[in-house]
Amino acid sequence: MSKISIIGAGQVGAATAVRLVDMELVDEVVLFDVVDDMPQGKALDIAQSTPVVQKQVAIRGTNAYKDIADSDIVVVTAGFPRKPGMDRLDLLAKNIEINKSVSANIVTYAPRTIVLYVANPLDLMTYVCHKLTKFPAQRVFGMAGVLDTTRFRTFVAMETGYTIRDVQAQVMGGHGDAMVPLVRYCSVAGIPLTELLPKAKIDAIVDRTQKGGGEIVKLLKTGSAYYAPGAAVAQMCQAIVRDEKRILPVCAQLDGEYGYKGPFVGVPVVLGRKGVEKVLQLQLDAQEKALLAKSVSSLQEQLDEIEKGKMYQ
Ligand code: TXD
Repeated sequence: MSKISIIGAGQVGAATAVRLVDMELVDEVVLFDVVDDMPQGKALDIAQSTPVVQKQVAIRGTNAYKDIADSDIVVVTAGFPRKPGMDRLDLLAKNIEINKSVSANIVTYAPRTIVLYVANPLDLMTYVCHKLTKFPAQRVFGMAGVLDTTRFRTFVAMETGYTIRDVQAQVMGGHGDAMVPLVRYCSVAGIPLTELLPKAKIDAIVDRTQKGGGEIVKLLKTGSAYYAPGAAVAQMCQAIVRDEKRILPVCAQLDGEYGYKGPFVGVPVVLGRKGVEKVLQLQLDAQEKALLAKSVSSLQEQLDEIEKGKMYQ
Protein backbone atom coordinates (compact mmCIF):
# COMPACT_ATOMS: atom_id res chain seq x y z
CA MET A 1 0.00 0.00 0.00
CA SER A 2 1.29 3.41 -0.78
CA LYS A 3 -1.17 6.29 -0.51
CA ILE A 4 -3.47 7.70 2.16
CA SER A 5 -5.69 10.73 1.53
CA ILE A 6 -7.29 12.80 4.25
CA ILE A 7 -10.46 14.73 3.42
CA GLY A 8 -10.63 17.72 5.78
CA ALA A 9 -7.32 19.36 6.65
CA GLY A 10 -8.54 20.74 9.98
CA GLN A 11 -7.16 19.88 13.40
CA VAL A 12 -7.70 16.10 13.29
CA GLY A 13 -6.79 15.85 9.61
CA ALA A 14 -3.49 17.66 10.09
CA ALA A 15 -2.65 15.79 13.32
CA THR A 16 -3.27 12.51 11.47
CA ALA A 17 -1.03 13.60 8.59
CA VAL A 18 1.84 14.40 10.96
CA ARG A 19 1.53 10.95 12.58
CA LEU A 20 1.40 9.18 9.24
CA VAL A 21 4.51 10.96 8.04
CA ASP A 22 6.36 10.25 11.29
CA MET A 23 5.43 6.57 11.00
CA GLU A 24 6.61 6.45 7.36
CA LEU A 25 3.67 4.15 6.77
CA VAL A 26 3.05 5.01 3.11
CA ASP A 27 4.87 6.76 0.25
CA GLU A 28 2.31 9.52 -0.16
CA VAL A 29 -0.12 11.45 2.04
CA VAL A 30 -2.66 13.84 0.47
CA LEU A 31 -4.43 16.52 2.52
CA PHE A 32 -7.63 17.78 0.86
CA ASP A 33 -9.84 20.66 1.98
CA VAL A 34 -12.42 22.96 0.47
CA VAL A 35 -10.66 25.99 1.97
CA ASP A 36 -8.34 27.49 -0.67
CA ASP A 37 -4.60 27.16 -0.04
CA MET A 38 -4.92 26.00 3.59
CA PRO A 39 -4.16 22.28 2.94
CA GLN A 40 -1.27 23.30 0.67
CA GLY A 41 0.14 25.44 3.50
CA LYS A 42 -0.17 22.68 6.10
CA ALA A 43 1.29 20.07 3.74
CA LEU A 44 4.26 22.29 2.94
CA ASP A 45 4.85 22.91 6.63
CA ILE A 46 4.74 19.14 7.37
CA ALA A 47 6.99 18.43 4.34
CA GLN A 48 9.53 20.84 5.77
CA SER A 49 9.67 18.74 8.94
CA THR A 50 10.73 15.62 7.04
CA PRO A 51 14.44 16.41 6.64
CA VAL A 52 14.62 16.94 10.40
CA VAL A 53 12.74 13.77 11.31
CA GLN A 54 14.35 11.88 8.39
CA LYS A 55 11.13 10.48 6.95
CA GLN A 56 10.79 9.94 3.22
CA VAL A 57 7.09 10.60 2.60
CA ALA A 58 5.59 12.84 -0.08
CA ILE A 59 2.92 15.06 1.47
CA ARG A 60 0.72 17.17 -0.74
CA GLY A 61 -2.08 19.65 -0.03
CA THR A 62 -4.88 20.12 -2.54
CA ASN A 63 -8.32 21.56 -3.29
CA ALA A 64 -8.87 19.13 -6.17
CA TYR A 65 -10.56 15.80 -5.53
CA LYS A 66 -8.80 14.18 -8.47
CA ASP A 67 -5.66 14.09 -6.32
CA ILE A 68 -7.14 11.35 -4.10
CA ALA A 69 -7.02 8.92 -7.06
CA ASP A 70 -5.43 5.55 -6.29
CA SER A 71 -5.64 6.04 -2.51
CA ASP A 72 -5.51 2.85 -0.51
CA ILE A 73 -7.24 4.55 2.42
CA VAL A 74 -9.32 7.75 2.50
CA VAL A 75 -9.73 9.22 5.98
CA VAL A 76 -12.74 11.56 6.30
CA THR A 77 -12.44 14.27 8.92
CA ALA A 78 -14.47 16.85 7.00
CA GLY A 79 -17.13 18.18 9.28
CA PHE A 80 -19.07 21.24 10.28
CA PRO A 81 -18.90 22.40 13.90
CA ARG A 82 -22.05 23.34 15.80
CA LYS A 83 -22.80 27.07 15.47
CA PRO A 84 -25.02 29.13 17.80
CA GLY A 85 -28.69 28.65 16.97
CA MET A 86 -28.23 25.25 15.29
CA ASP A 87 -30.10 22.32 16.75
CA ARG A 88 -29.02 18.68 16.51
CA LEU A 89 -30.98 18.09 13.29
CA ASP A 90 -29.60 21.22 11.58
CA LEU A 91 -26.10 20.04 12.39
CA LEU A 92 -26.89 16.53 11.18
CA ALA A 93 -28.29 17.88 7.89
CA LYS A 94 -25.21 20.04 7.35
CA ASN A 95 -22.84 17.12 7.97
CA ILE A 96 -24.88 14.84 5.71
CA GLU A 97 -24.46 17.45 2.94
CA ILE A 98 -20.68 17.28 3.41
CA ASN A 99 -20.84 13.48 3.50
CA LYS A 100 -22.74 13.46 0.17
CA SER A 101 -20.09 15.46 -1.63
CA VAL A 102 -17.20 13.55 -0.02
CA SER A 103 -18.76 10.14 -0.76
CA ALA A 104 -19.57 11.04 -4.38
CA ASN A 105 -16.00 12.14 -4.98
CA ILE A 106 -14.57 9.02 -3.34
CA VAL A 107 -16.72 6.89 -5.66
CA THR A 108 -15.53 8.90 -8.68
CA TYR A 109 -11.83 9.13 -7.89
CA ALA A 110 -10.97 6.28 -5.53
CA PRO A 111 -13.54 3.53 -6.09
CA ARG A 112 -11.35 0.76 -4.68
CA THR A 113 -10.29 2.56 -1.50
CA ILE A 114 -10.98 1.76 2.12
CA VAL A 115 -12.91 4.62 3.80
CA LEU A 116 -12.12 5.43 7.41
CA TYR A 117 -14.73 7.89 8.68
CA VAL A 118 -13.90 10.18 11.59
CA ALA A 119 -16.25 13.18 11.44
CA ASN A 120 -19.21 13.34 13.82
CA PRO A 121 -21.84 12.17 14.50
CA LEU A 122 -19.53 9.26 13.78
CA ASP A 123 -21.81 6.22 13.85
CA LEU A 124 -24.44 7.95 11.69
CA MET A 125 -21.96 9.43 9.23
CA THR A 126 -20.30 6.05 8.68
CA TYR A 127 -23.72 4.50 7.98
CA VAL A 128 -24.59 7.27 5.50
CA CYS A 129 -21.21 6.99 3.75
CA HIS A 130 -21.72 3.25 3.37
CA LYS A 131 -25.18 3.84 1.85
CA LEU A 132 -23.88 6.52 -0.51
CA THR A 133 -20.72 4.82 -1.73
CA LYS A 134 -22.37 1.37 -1.87
CA PHE A 135 -18.93 -0.05 -1.05
CA PRO A 136 -18.90 -3.37 0.83
CA ALA A 137 -19.11 -2.76 4.59
CA GLN A 138 -15.69 -4.35 4.94
CA ARG A 139 -14.28 -1.20 3.28
CA VAL A 140 -16.31 1.48 5.11
CA PHE A 141 -15.93 1.91 8.86
CA GLY A 142 -15.29 4.52 11.51
CA MET A 143 -12.88 5.51 14.25
CA ALA A 144 -14.19 6.15 17.76
CA GLY A 145 -13.49 3.12 19.93
CA VAL A 146 -9.72 3.34 19.59
CA LEU A 147 -9.95 6.89 20.95
CA ASP A 148 -12.31 5.88 23.76
CA THR A 149 -10.05 2.97 24.76
CA THR A 150 -6.89 5.05 24.65
CA ARG A 151 -8.56 7.59 26.95
CA PHE A 152 -9.64 4.80 29.27
CA ARG A 153 -6.12 3.31 29.22
CA THR A 154 -4.57 6.69 29.99
CA PHE A 155 -6.82 7.16 33.04
CA VAL A 156 -6.11 3.61 34.28
CA ALA A 157 -2.36 4.22 34.01
CA MET A 158 -2.72 7.56 35.82
CA GLU A 159 -4.79 5.99 38.59
CA THR A 160 -2.69 2.84 39.12
CA GLY A 161 0.72 4.34 38.41
CA TYR A 162 1.53 1.40 36.12
CA THR A 163 2.92 1.87 32.63
CA ILE A 164 0.52 2.69 29.79
CA ARG A 165 2.27 -0.09 27.85
CA ASP A 166 0.62 -2.79 29.93
CA VAL A 167 -2.92 -1.41 30.07
CA GLN A 168 -5.47 -3.03 27.74
CA ALA A 169 -9.12 -2.07 27.32
CA GLN A 170 -12.20 -2.72 25.18
CA VAL A 171 -15.31 -0.62 24.60
CA MET A 172 -18.38 -1.14 22.45
CA GLY A 173 -21.44 0.81 21.33
CA GLY A 174 -21.79 4.37 20.11
CA HIS A 175 -19.26 7.14 20.54
CA GLY A 176 -19.25 9.30 23.69
CA ASP A 177 -22.19 9.00 26.10
CA ALA A 178 -23.49 5.95 24.22
CA MET A 179 -20.21 4.12 24.80
CA VAL A 180 -20.43 0.70 26.45
CA PRO A 181 -17.37 0.18 28.64
CA LEU A 182 -16.31 -3.46 28.97
CA VAL A 183 -14.54 -3.40 32.32
CA ARG A 184 -14.38 -7.22 32.41
CA TYR A 185 -12.11 -7.06 29.36
CA CYS A 186 -9.74 -4.45 30.83
CA SER A 187 -6.45 -5.56 32.30
CA VAL A 188 -2.98 -4.45 33.30
CA ALA A 189 -0.43 -7.02 32.09
CA GLY A 190 -3.21 -9.61 32.02
CA ILE A 191 -4.36 -8.84 35.58
CA PRO A 192 -8.08 -7.94 35.54
CA LEU A 193 -8.64 -4.30 36.41
CA THR A 194 -11.17 -5.37 39.04
CA GLU A 195 -8.29 -6.91 41.04
CA LEU A 196 -6.29 -3.70 40.91
CA LEU A 197 -8.79 -0.93 41.58
CA PRO A 198 -11.90 -0.64 43.76
CA LYS A 199 -15.25 -0.41 41.98
CA ALA A 200 -15.72 3.28 42.81
CA LYS A 201 -12.42 4.17 41.14
CA ILE A 202 -13.26 2.09 38.06
CA ASP A 203 -16.71 3.72 37.83
CA ALA A 204 -15.08 7.16 37.98
CA ILE A 205 -12.68 6.21 35.17
CA VAL A 206 -15.57 4.93 33.04
CA ASP A 207 -17.49 8.15 33.62
CA ARG A 208 -14.48 10.32 32.79
CA THR A 209 -13.89 8.30 29.59
CA GLN A 210 -17.52 8.68 28.48
CA LYS A 211 -17.19 12.43 28.96
CA GLY A 212 -13.59 12.49 27.67
CA GLY A 213 -14.32 14.56 24.58
CA GLY A 214 -16.23 17.18 26.57
CA GLU A 215 -13.47 17.52 29.15
CA ILE A 216 -11.03 18.53 26.43
CA VAL A 217 -13.49 20.87 24.68
CA LYS A 218 -13.98 22.67 28.00
CA LEU A 219 -10.24 23.08 28.51
CA LEU A 220 -9.43 24.13 24.94
CA LYS A 221 -12.30 26.66 24.79
CA THR A 222 -12.19 26.49 20.97
CA GLY A 223 -12.42 23.21 19.05
CA SER A 224 -12.09 19.64 20.24
CA ALA A 225 -9.41 16.99 20.73
CA TYR A 226 -7.04 16.20 17.87
CA TYR A 227 -3.75 14.69 19.04
CA ALA A 228 -5.22 11.46 20.44
CA PRO A 229 -7.79 11.20 17.60
CA GLY A 230 -4.96 11.61 15.07
CA ALA A 231 -2.92 8.90 16.81
CA ALA A 232 -5.97 6.60 16.88
CA VAL A 233 -6.61 7.04 13.14
CA ALA A 234 -2.93 6.43 12.39
CA GLN A 235 -2.97 3.20 14.43
CA MET A 236 -5.94 1.95 12.41
CA CYS A 237 -4.17 2.89 9.16
CA GLN A 238 -1.12 0.96 10.30
CA ALA A 239 -3.19 -2.13 11.05
CA ILE A 240 -4.58 -1.95 7.51
CA VAL A 241 -1.40 -1.07 5.60
CA ARG A 242 0.72 -3.66 7.42
CA ASP A 243 -2.09 -6.25 7.44
CA GLU A 244 -1.60 -6.62 11.19
CA LYS A 245 -4.93 -8.38 11.94
CA ARG A 246 -5.17 -6.28 15.08
CA ILE A 247 -8.19 -6.58 17.30
CA LEU A 248 -9.45 -3.04 17.72
CA PRO A 249 -12.80 -1.45 18.56
CA VAL A 250 -14.13 -0.09 15.27
CA CYS A 251 -17.44 1.40 14.19
CA ALA A 252 -18.47 -1.38 11.81
CA GLN A 253 -21.69 -2.64 10.30
CA LEU A 254 -23.43 -5.42 12.19
CA ASP A 255 -24.85 -8.22 10.08
CA GLY A 256 -26.61 -10.23 12.73
CA GLU A 257 -23.76 -10.11 15.26
CA TYR A 258 -25.00 -9.41 18.79
CA GLY A 259 -28.53 -9.76 17.36
CA TYR A 260 -28.49 -6.59 15.22
CA LYS A 261 -28.54 -6.17 11.47
CA GLY A 262 -27.73 -2.95 9.63
CA PRO A 263 -26.45 -0.26 12.02
CA PHE A 264 -22.84 0.78 12.32
CA VAL A 265 -21.78 0.36 15.95
CA GLY A 266 -18.53 0.13 17.88
CA VAL A 267 -17.47 -3.53 18.14
CA PRO A 268 -14.18 -5.40 18.38
CA VAL A 269 -13.04 -6.37 14.89
CA VAL A 270 -10.04 -7.88 13.17
CA LEU A 271 -8.46 -5.08 11.15
CA GLY A 272 -6.18 -5.97 8.27
CA ARG A 273 -5.40 -5.21 4.63
CA LYS A 274 -8.98 -5.91 3.50
CA GLY A 275 -10.39 -3.60 6.18
CA VAL A 276 -12.82 -5.09 8.69
CA GLU A 277 -11.99 -8.75 8.20
CA LYS A 278 -14.18 -10.08 10.99
CA VAL A 279 -16.50 -8.80 13.73
CA LEU A 280 -15.67 -10.56 16.98
CA GLN A 281 -18.57 -11.72 19.13
CA LEU A 282 -17.82 -11.43 22.83
CA GLN A 283 -19.82 -13.37 25.41
CA LEU A 284 -21.49 -10.35 26.97
CA ASP A 285 -23.13 -10.66 30.39
CA ALA A 286 -26.69 -9.45 31.01
CA GLN A 287 -25.68 -5.96 32.09
CA GLU A 288 -23.36 -5.44 29.10
CA LYS A 289 -26.07 -6.72 26.75
CA ALA A 290 -28.54 -4.25 28.24
CA LEU A 291 -26.12 -1.33 27.81
CA LEU A 292 -25.42 -2.34 24.20
CA ALA A 293 -29.15 -2.64 23.52
CA LYS A 294 -29.67 0.90 24.85
CA SER A 295 -26.81 2.24 22.76
CA VAL A 296 -27.99 0.52 19.56
CA SER A 297 -31.61 1.53 20.06
CA SER A 298 -30.70 5.21 20.41
CA LEU A 299 -28.57 4.94 17.26
CA GLN A 300 -31.36 3.11 15.45
CA GLU A 301 -33.83 5.89 16.33
CA GLN A 302 -31.52 8.42 14.72
CA LEU A 303 -30.99 6.21 11.68
CA ASP A 304 -34.78 5.91 11.31
CA GLU A 305 -35.00 9.70 11.48
CA ILE A 306 -32.41 9.96 8.68
CA GLU A 307 -34.17 7.32 6.54
CA LYS A 308 -37.69 8.73 7.09
CA GLY A 309 -36.53 12.26 6.35
CA LYS A 310 -34.76 10.96 3.22
CA MET A 311 -31.86 13.05 4.46
CA TYR A 312 -29.17 11.65 2.19
CA GLN A 313 -31.18 10.82 -0.96
O1 TXD B 1 -13.52 9.92 17.69
C1 TXD B 1 -13.89 10.57 16.75
N1 TXD B 1 -14.48 9.99 15.72
C2 TXD B 1 -13.66 12.04 16.72
C3 TXD B 1 -14.43 12.83 15.78
C4 TXD B 1 -12.59 12.63 17.42
C5 TXD B 1 -12.27 13.95 17.23
C6 TXD B 1 -12.99 14.81 16.29
N2 TXD B 1 -14.19 14.23 15.79
C7 TXD B 1 -14.88 14.92 14.69
O2 TXD B 1 -14.01 15.00 13.56
C8 TXD B 1 -15.27 16.35 14.97
O3 TXD B 1 -16.45 16.40 15.75
C9 TXD B 1 -15.49 16.85 13.57
O4 TXD B 1 -16.73 16.38 13.06
C10 TXD B 1 -14.38 16.15 12.77
C11 TXD B 1 -13.17 17.02 12.50
O5 TXD B 1 -12.70 17.61 13.69
P1 TXD B 1 -11.62 18.78 13.62
O6 TXD B 1 -11.31 19.17 15.01
O7 TXD B 1 -10.53 18.39 12.71
O8 TXD B 1 -12.49 19.94 12.94
P2 TXD B 1 -11.97 21.17 12.08
O9 TXD B 1 -10.64 21.61 12.55
O10 TXD B 1 -13.12 22.13 12.05
O11 TXD B 1 -11.77 20.56 10.61
C12 TXD B 1 -12.81 20.22 9.75
C13 TXD B 1 -12.32 20.51 8.36
C14 TXD B 1 -12.14 22.02 8.07
O12 TXD B 1 -10.83 22.28 7.65
C15 TXD B 1 -13.16 22.30 6.96
O13 TXD B 1 -12.71 23.28 6.03
C16 TXD B 1 -13.26 20.94 6.32
O14 TXD B 1 -13.28 20.02 7.41
N3 TXD B 1 -14.45 20.77 5.49
C17 TXD B 1 -14.43 20.06 4.35
N4 TXD B 1 -13.44 19.38 3.77
C18 TXD B 1 -13.74 18.77 2.61
N5 TXD B 1 -14.96 18.79 2.05
C19 TXD B 1 -15.98 19.45 2.62
N6 TXD B 1 -17.19 19.47 2.06
C20 TXD B 1 -15.72 20.13 3.83
N7 TXD B 1 -16.48 20.87 4.66
C21 TXD B 1 -15.68 21.25 5.67
